[in-house]
Amino acid sequence: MNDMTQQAEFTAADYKSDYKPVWCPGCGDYTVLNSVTKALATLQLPPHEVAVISGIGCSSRIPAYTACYGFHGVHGRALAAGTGLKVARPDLTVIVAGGDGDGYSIGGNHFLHACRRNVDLTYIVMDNHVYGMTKGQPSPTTEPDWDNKLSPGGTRIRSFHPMVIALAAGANFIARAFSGDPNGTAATIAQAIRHPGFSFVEILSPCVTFRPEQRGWKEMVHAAPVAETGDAARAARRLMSDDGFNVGVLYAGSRTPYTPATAERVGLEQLEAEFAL
Ligand SMILES: Cc1ncc(C[n+]2csc(CCOP(=O)(O)OP(=O)(O)O)c2C)c(N)n1
Ligand code: SF4
Repeated sequence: MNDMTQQAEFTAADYKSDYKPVWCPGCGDYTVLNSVTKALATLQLPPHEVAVISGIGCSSRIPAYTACYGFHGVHGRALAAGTGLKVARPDLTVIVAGGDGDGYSIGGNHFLHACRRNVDLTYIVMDNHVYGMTKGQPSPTTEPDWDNKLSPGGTRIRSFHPMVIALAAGANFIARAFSGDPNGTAATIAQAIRHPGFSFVEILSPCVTFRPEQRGWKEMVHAAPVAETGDAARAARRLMSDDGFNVGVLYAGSRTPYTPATAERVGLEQLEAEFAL
């Protein structure tokens, strides 16, 4: 039997756990979960060789819904945990996932430095421009004029632009996807996982409960007008005219990923001996 006739070993279902997601009906995160599992099946990565790491938020529940190794950590610290894991276990495929509150507010500093460090992992942000889990507070990506009970008249604060920040800080792969396009999102996630270094995928994922108007995103998203580039200056120019709704790969760079200087691992016994009082 040649390779073409062999059946794929893993299907998307093999990456799903038995836990039923508790997201609200219609939440974009359901299709992001499907896209992640589809991407893993495309890459035929054994589930026990993948780790999904998150912080706190509705979106950050995602590790529990996969059959991979998982870590549901503390709010805003997912990238710290994921970076440490990848440096200690370079053999694992590490996917860090969460929301815009988790990643750009409390975790904003970690986001900057994860881009700069360029450790070989994939960071997926399910961006709904709101804190869903804590009932609808504005996040860094919330539009300044979003009028709601918690911020009447809007925050009037300029929105954070994750892709601009990622490019400036040194991320090696930058893309935007839309949860309403599960196949396109899966293909982008698979490309991000394959790409060496720190890969960032910003996924527009509606919160239908606190931002019901985001159901209209499906009419607003469109393919990016220009092809992906490995030239950071070109990518920066493209971002100048970004309307926030074009999807596709913006930048695929060629920076060498970070690896620890010493290949040899220090064992626990040696560490304990060094720190003994
Ligand atoms: C240290 C800390 N501060 C605040 C919180 C409360 N908190 C939990 S989730 C969350 C925001 C969630 O928003 P986001 O990350 O955008 O995820 P979503 O729920 O929208 O998917 C906040 C502020 C917390 N759990 N821990
Ligand atoms: S509150 Fe919003 S983000 Fe959270 S599960 Fe419901 S729809 Fe999704």
